[in-house]
Amino acid sequence: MTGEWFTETLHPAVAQRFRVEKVVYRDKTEHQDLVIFENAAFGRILALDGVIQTTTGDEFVYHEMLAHVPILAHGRARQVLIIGGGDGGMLRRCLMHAGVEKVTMVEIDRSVVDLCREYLPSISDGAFDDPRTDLVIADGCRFVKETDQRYDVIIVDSTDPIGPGAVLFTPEFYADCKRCLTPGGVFVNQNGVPFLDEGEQPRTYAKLRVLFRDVWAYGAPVPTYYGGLMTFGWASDDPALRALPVEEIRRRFEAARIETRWYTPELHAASFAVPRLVLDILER
Ligand code: AG3
Repeated sequence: MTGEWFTETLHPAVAQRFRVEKVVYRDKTEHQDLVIFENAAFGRILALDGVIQTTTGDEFVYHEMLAHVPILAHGRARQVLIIGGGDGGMLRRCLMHAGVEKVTMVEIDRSVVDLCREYLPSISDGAFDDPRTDLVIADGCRFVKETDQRYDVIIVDSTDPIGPGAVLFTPEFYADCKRCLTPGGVFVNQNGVPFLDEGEQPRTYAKLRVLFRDVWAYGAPVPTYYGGLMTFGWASDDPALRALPVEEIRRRFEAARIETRWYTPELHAASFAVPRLVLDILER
């Protein structure tokens, strides 16, 4: 496919395409069809089963917002659990927090981890070698069902609810995550683009609301997740965690001494202000 176009196959009615400068790697792993290719605008791109997962060019938007917002909102997270996230970008962001003692990352597909470490090393940037990393190659659903560990923050960095990622959007999985949280814990997940992934969000919020006192959404516009704002699900038992004054978020962020390219404390606070379209979904 070199010199050709990669056309994403996520949505039935619209598609985005990327010119392929060079195919870096292509394989059918045990779980999915994986391709890594080069594009002049976004750098190296990872697609799984025809869907763009991450790019070296814009990964920071998604990973920073899905890691730093819950960790800084929580304020004293020591144990973090990532479900999915094979490219290591989320892992790297979680490890930037000095107070985090351990990040357990449960990824179903070992090939994704190995190939991203080899061909997209800037995304994890050494995170897999950090002594605080506990990489578990396993089914995330099973892991949260069986573990007796407890986590302060759980981040579901999954594919979409099609293929191997579908189980990560079920009531059983959410209930097991809730069980694995410490009191005061925060759960966040990748929740699609409301314009195009219709139905995904109402379903997520309804399932989470049965389990948590406070369910909300926040968002970030990730260029390669076509269709506008990408939203993240937010669930905890403490509504105050998503209503922190920006001064407090700034104080925590400055104390953490983290370098970011997208995240700012002001953006953190503002990201919980969601469009009417998303409010309507939340209120359903
Ligand atoms: N996984 C989220 C991909 C979502 C794509 N969905 C979409 N465009 N609706 C990202 C993995 C990065 N660690």
